[in-house]
Amino acid sequence: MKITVFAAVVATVSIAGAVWAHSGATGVVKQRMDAMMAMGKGVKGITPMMRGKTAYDPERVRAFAEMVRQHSGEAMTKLFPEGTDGAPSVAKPNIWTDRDEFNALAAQLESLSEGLAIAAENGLKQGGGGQGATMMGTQPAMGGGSMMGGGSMMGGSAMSGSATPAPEAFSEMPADVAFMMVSQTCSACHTKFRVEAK
Ligand code: HEC
Ligand SMILES: [Cu+2]
Repeated sequence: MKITVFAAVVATVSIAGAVWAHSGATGVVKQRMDAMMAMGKGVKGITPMMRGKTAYDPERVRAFAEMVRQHSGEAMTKLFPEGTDGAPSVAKPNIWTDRDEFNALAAQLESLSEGLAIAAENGLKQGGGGQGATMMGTQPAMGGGSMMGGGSMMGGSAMSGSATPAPEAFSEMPADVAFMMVSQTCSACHTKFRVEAK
């Protein structure tokens, strides 16, 4: 059991390290970190609701979606001017060599956030049965249970490279499915364009 405790301490220290690195940022690097942090907080904040652990509130989903929308697309890409990698930033230099792909992921996040706002009124899959288990259920179509692995932001990138559904598709889509697509777009970009947090 001592090993478990030790591992937990190490994990805590590395999170603290990331926060410290953030506090050293200035200018456009600080601006994009602040925007990313706001989205990260947003994801954490509504994840329990998306898993059916707290009461579903479409208004909160729409507020989250709108916040993400404001930080995505061009609002995001303009905060990554050339030559702004290097400490304290953990942005990878391939942002500027694979710029089209980076921009496409930022644009995809924007469309998905708009889709999530539409999907908000649909509630959770299977009527929000209240158990996280509902999401593990019988529909592997959206990439299976990757989101349930904890830390959806750090997870795999099952959706990487996939196309964004048309706006009409979201009017039929459960909100948690749309939310999962949003968070997997975060992961897809981080996997490719952000130095792995150790
Ligand atoms: C188009 C690419 C892209 C998308 C999409 C994206 N991110 Fe990021 N994110 C980055 C990059 C690059 C960094 C590293 C920025 C730096 O250190 O300069 C980052 C950093 C972060 C950080 C750490 C910020 C800090 O202070 O160090 C968080 C948290 C984060 N992103 C959350 C999110 C969330 C949540 C989403 C989705 C809602 C998301 N990101 C979508 C590229 C992206
Ligand atoms: Cu930071």
